[in-house]
Amino acid sequence: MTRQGLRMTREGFSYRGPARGVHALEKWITDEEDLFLVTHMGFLEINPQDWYVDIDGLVERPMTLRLADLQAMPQREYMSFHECAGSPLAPTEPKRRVGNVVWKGVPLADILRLARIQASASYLWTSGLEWGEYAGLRGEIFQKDLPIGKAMSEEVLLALEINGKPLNADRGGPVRLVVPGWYGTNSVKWIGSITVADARAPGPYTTLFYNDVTPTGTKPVWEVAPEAVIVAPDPDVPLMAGNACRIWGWAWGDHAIVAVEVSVDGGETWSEATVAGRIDRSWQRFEFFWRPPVGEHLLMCRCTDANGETQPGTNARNAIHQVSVHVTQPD
Ligand SMILES: Nc1nc2c(c(=O)[nH]1)N[C@H]1C(S)=C(S)[C@@H](COP(=O)(O)O)O[C@H]1N2
Ligand SMILES: [Mo]
Repeated sequence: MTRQGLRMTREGFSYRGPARGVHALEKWITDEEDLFLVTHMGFLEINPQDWYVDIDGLVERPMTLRLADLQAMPQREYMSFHECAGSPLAPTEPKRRVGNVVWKGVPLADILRLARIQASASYLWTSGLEWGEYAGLRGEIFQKDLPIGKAMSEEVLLALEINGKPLNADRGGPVRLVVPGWYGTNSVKWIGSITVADARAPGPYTTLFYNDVTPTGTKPVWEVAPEAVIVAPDPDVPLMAGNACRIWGWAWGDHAIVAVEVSVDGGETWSEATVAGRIDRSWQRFEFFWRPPVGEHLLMCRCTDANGETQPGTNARNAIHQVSVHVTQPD
């Protein structure tokens, strides 16, 4: 069946984000205009009346759900950081495209319980409805996958809203998948089908792209590794020597962050910052007070999660963030 009511509004890869980068992220909940926006093949616009998602594959009861069906089901809200893994063509380059938002939608687990997954199933394939070209590949769909265990966890939603407002077209509306705790690439926008299967999805977005090469083999880009950014001070704002300076920012990861350290000397020495707790999978605020001496200083932050995992210095998407600041003598 060909789908009605679909229109590509822009073609090709696109990234949009705040001009000041992470220094714009001053609010606990990121306003949509400060939240990065990413697409590989372009932006799709879907007539909400025409939208539906097929649930098929290894299920007892294949089904098709329309927008009104989801709207009639119980919904939940979930607060989560939302982070892009960066370019799949440069997977070790930190991009720090991140925000913290509140999603609202129908738990995917509720839908899967209705469809009744067969015992032989192990993965869910989730596909977007857009088409186009990315990295020289044409005619491929944006298809991702997740193990059944994650798909059944309470935080995974077919989302209809972000921060209390319906998802707009560029955000993946009327309905997108959100996989809190996992990199943004897994949160399929403009979702059109969910196929239950007994193997990983075969397309380029789960094979060629979004697999990290590790010493023990390739690892899907799923769980978000611990990461922290300094929001303030902003490198463009000169600091005065002797004034107390609050170094603060956000730390996040699939697992809760239990410690953040700050360095004011380019990583030679580290001091413990205070770290707030988290709600659902929100990011967590840290802060550290410093009396800066005159000169150039390289500030850094690094965090550790509940599993004891910390951040690499370089050469990783979650490499330690640094900000260089200029401190002058007050006159
Ligand atoms: N259908 C579809 N979903 C997609 C993508 C895409 O290209 N097509 N890009 C993914 C990537 S890489 C990211 S980081 C997030 C971005 O979501 P956002 O634009 O709401 O920030 O969407 C993901 N979902
Ligand atoms: Mo991304």
